[in-house]
Amino acid sequence: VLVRSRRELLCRLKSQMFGLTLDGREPPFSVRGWERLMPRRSLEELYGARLNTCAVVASAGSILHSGLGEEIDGHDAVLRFNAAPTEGFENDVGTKTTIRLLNSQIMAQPRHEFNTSALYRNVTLLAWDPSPYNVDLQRWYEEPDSDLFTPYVERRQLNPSEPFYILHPGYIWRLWDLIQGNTIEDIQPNPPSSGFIGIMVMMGLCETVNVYEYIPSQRQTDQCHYYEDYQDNACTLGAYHPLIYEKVLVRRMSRTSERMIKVKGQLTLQGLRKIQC
Ligand code: NCC
Repeated sequence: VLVRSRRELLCRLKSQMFGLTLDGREPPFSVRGWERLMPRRSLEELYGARLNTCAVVASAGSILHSGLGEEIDGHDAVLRFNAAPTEGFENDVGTKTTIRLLNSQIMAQPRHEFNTSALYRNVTLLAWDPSPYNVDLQRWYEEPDSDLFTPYVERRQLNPSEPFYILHPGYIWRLWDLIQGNTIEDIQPNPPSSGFIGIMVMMGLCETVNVYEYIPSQRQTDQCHYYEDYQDNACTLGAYHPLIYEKVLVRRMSRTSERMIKVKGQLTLQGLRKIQC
């Protein structure tokens, strides 16, 4: 069953698109009143069927000098990752941010100034934390990889109208299973990167998803992020996250030509809503 067609892959993914975010109805969250703490509308309800085109902007250094900013801003929604800024990089990455996908380090590490930085305001926030594979919510709640729960509760209480969600670890590991189930090698038992998670979430919300600089273009560089000087080629092909395998799988889900990827740095994916399985 390893070799699946593009359609089969998309249908398999579609079958995994339930329970994306915590709804507070499972213990230990239910016991602690999280049902009232969580946003009243789910992420899917928030956007409904309104999003036609969406852009996902990977944070790779290779997006520098791409001039893709205006095109990215032309989408109905733009997803960015972690602390990736737009200020100072508008020409290459655009200015619009609709959703910001955060790993729990952003919320837990003081240097990110999660509570005060403008990066995390006036956008939909979607946070996640690498739980152990056998999702035990009680254990995860007691011992998250980085403490996202304390800042989450504080922020929800201060700002109850802000659309702020936590991805369900079960969803993260279903995505990992999809990668492993379509890869011959045994991949590392670490969760997929924020990049992969964000692309999959947007495929669930949008008709068409354009992904920028996730599969590296001919601008590929060792510069890890477009917004920092730090050099490390593992950022692109992976160390902790099964990045290379995620990227191969995303490539297989799309019909984009090699030339488009290489020259422009863009890969197009069909949203899952209209796919008949
Ligand atoms: O680097 P990061 O990711 O924030 O990048 C977001 C996503 O963009 C894609 N990417 C990035 C750089 C690159 N050269 N090529 C790429 O394809 C990846 O898909 C990546 O997921 C993360 O996944 O959350 C990650 O976060 C950082 C870090 O925690 C945050 O930037 C906050 O500082 C991790 N780095 C470390 O822990 C040191 C990184 O491993 C993964």
